[in-house]
Amino acid sequence: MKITALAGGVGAARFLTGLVKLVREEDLSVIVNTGDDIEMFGLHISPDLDIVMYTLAGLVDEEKGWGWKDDTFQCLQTFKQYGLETWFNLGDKDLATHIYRTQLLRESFTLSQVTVQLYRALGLKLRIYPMTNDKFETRVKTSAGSIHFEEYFVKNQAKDEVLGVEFAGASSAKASAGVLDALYGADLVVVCPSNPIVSIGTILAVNGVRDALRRTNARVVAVSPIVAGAPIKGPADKLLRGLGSEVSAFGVAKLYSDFLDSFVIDNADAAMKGRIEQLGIRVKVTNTIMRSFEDKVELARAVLES
Ligand code: FO1
Repeated sequence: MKITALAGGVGAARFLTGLVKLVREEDLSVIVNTGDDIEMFGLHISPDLDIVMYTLAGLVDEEKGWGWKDDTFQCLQTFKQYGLETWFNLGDKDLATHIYRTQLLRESFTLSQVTVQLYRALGLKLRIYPMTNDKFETRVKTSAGSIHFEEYFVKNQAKDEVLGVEFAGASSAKASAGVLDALYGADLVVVCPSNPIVSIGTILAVNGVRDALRRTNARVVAVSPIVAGAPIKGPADKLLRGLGSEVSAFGVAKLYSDFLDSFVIDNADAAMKGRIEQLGIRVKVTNTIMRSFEDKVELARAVLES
């Protein structure tokens, strides 16, 4: 069975470690958000691509969910000594990824080609696609102006009031090679439990992706990233509220209702099942909180069976 997943960062990556236990890696393609990508110290950093790659390669810092495990921060300390901004914690091993990626991009490889070089070197057999190779930057509108998502989320610790979200470059951003084929050619498309606005919403904003999800013969299943009115991790509630969406599994189902066949929601939201089914979406109620590895596998199994 060919499976294509849409993924952002930590929640999606954790879910995918469960999914790869149930399917052949060779049958899995993952389309990853690049709206968080950021230039720092002259380097091109792709947070979500790295989170998915490190997590599936067993290299991620499990507790944080990002960055390389057992990493050191000597380089960052020295940057600080030089008076540079060091609010984004880049470890020494992590920096090797950004240096190598930036070197290949300078040699005119596309981000897609760079990504293949990286994850093949780390031994992964699945396919990982950046959603686009074009400029696409998620910016959060605050009372102090529009800032990069990472500045909102990490530097300002999601304290700014969200007046809006904009995807700079979305109007001309083309799906990277293989992305649309991976959506049309799949038997199952899984929308992972990621931020519906700035991790999945960004992928949906890339030209041709939303149409592909509406038209594909694949079954399209999503896992709700909101449980009992709150995200497990990250600022999804602040962003949903800022954009006037209901902060609930129903609110997310509504955002996805033009392409979703079924929706996996947590036991805590069982009472919402009927309301979501009225959107024409099948609903499966199960445990979606991934505390243990078994939870990740069981959630993946629920998605395959939904
Ligand atoms: N998240 C943080 O909250 N603080 C950080 O210092 C931080 C550094 C970082 C470095 C590399 C990387 O790949 C991710 C990093 N993240 C950090 C996570 C990132 O901000 C978000 O998780 C994603 O952008 C959203 O999925």
